[in-house]
Amino acid sequence: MPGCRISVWDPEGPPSGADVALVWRPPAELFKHETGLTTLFNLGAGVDALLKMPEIPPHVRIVRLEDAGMAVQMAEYALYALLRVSRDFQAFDDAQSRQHWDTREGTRPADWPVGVLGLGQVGLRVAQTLADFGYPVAGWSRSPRDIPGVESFAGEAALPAFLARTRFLVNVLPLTPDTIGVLNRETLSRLLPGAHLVNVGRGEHLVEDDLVQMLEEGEIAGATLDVFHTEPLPRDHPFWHDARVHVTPHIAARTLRDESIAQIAGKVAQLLRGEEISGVVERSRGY
Ligand code: NDP
Ligand code: OXD
Repeated sequence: MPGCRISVWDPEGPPSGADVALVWRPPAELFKHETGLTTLFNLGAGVDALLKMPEIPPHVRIVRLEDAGMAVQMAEYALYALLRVSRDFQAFDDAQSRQHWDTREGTRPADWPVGVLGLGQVGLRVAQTLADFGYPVAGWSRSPRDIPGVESFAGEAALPAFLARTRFLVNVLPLTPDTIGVLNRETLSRLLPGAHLVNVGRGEHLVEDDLVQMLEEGEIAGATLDVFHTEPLPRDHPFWHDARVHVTPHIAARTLRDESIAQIAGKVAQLLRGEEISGVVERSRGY
């Protein structure tokens, strides 16, 4: 990036005078030291942690990563979870441990209607990938979407109907005041029997105690969870100890260094030319 001076922030040193910062969960002191900032590039897609920081002045533009190689990783994650449950791979692993030749009858994609909550940069790729494998796929977003092979449900009023046709639910929503706690007993109990939940959005989307109870009662068949209220997931959390729950440590889609740097460098160049950039967060809607 010729023409740009790049430095690593030193909380002990004098202010750098930077107008652009690249951050992930920055400390509040950054904004007291670096008062010349006009743009923050978040090194991830979700900006919920930044939007909780009153120290970030309202004039500072917050820009999030748009896909940058994360969408395909999320599609892989969702597909892996879906195949694992819909093709009974867990049962075959168990059968192998007993040297049992288990020729159980399989299910068909039609038995596993998929619902994707959030059809943005990441959710769209997830929905399209699962649809390509022949699963009936619907998506839920704020505004209606026209995506070949994916049924669109939009707005709060459409949520019950979306849930009622879904057996495999993938949450890829951003965490906002409107979406916090969206995965709860009331919403999850609307899913088709034998439902499986995948949460790759944020831990606070899920009312964890509701899921624990619904698993116990057999109201939900299983879950694949990548994000949690408390991360790392505490050692005594029931999710660690339930064979129906698959836990991964917030790795569903990692920030890829080269792709992210290329995207951010391109946007800095656009800003220097006085152009508009995409991916600017609308603070009032929370994403
Ligand atoms: P986008 O902003 O591109 O998409 C957000 C989607 O959610 C849009 O379709 C939007 O609807 C929809 N949405 C937002 N609010 C509502 C609402 N109240 N009701 C219905 N739909 C709503 O985000 P990304 O796809 O880039 O990322 C989504 C989230 O995925 C991130 O915020 C982050 O939390 C999570 N994530 C997790 C990762 C992991 O490793 N676990 C990695 C990357 C992301 P509309 O289209 O109408 O605007
Ligand atoms: C993200 C994440 O938001 O990794 O990018 O969770």
